[in-house]
Amino acid sequence: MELWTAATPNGWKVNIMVEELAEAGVNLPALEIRSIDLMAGEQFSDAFSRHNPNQKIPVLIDGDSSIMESCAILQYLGEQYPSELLPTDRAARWDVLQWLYWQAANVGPIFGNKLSYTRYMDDIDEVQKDHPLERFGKEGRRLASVLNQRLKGREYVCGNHLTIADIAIYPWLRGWKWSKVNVSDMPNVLAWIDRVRARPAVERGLSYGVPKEEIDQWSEERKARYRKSGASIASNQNLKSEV
Ligand SMILES: N[C@@H](CCC(=O)N[C@@H](CS)C(=O)NCC(=O)O)C(=O)O
Repeated sequence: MELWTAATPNGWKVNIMVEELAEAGVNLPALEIRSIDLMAGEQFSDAFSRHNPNQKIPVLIDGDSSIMESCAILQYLGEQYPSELLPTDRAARWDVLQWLYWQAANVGPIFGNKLSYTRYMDDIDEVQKDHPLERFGKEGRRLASVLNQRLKGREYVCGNHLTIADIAIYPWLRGWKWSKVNVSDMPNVLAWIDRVRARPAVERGLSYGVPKEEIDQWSEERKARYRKSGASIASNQNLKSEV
């Protein structure tokens, strides 16, 4: 298998999944990680587009199959390599899947947009940012409060063990300070972030392409690089109405 990815929230989901499967004792086939330089536009290359017509990381290549969309990749790996990460019992499985899709349809897009306006959209003036910052900021906090409620009395999103729902949601929530979605008054979310972060597989997943000492606190150099890369991706000049 090959994973074409980058050190971003959507990329981390799959890295963490691979490491959690290994931790669960699953015998995965050899996985080659290919680091995609988003700033250089490698996601738009013909080779990349053949595997993912949507031209975004991550994409998993498994023999003749190419799987795009991080949450679809989590589900694919969960089905291919059964473990507690995606239960087989019907009710438990649908509990996990509904939270997985909740992430894909809500948390990713809202936190992603909030991050973009907060950190990356340098080519529009501040006044133009007011409305999207308020809209995505409020909705981001509302989503975090849904999670805070859900985690009441639960260690993980779907009960007392980690599933692909946690793996999908965690990379966006861990970056709440970076995207400036304030969750400091949401104790269940904060405790869950620490609980997930304490897992050895999560530590390994977050470290793909990032030195150990920068997993939680990026260096100023890395922040500047990501800011530049994010600004170039977020720029209206790069927005395409066709591929
Ligand atoms: N819904 C997609 C989102 C993927 C996505 O937005 N990937 C970003 C990095 S986190 C990307 O490749 N951006 C490059 C671009 O937009 O050109 C998923 O979950 O896989």
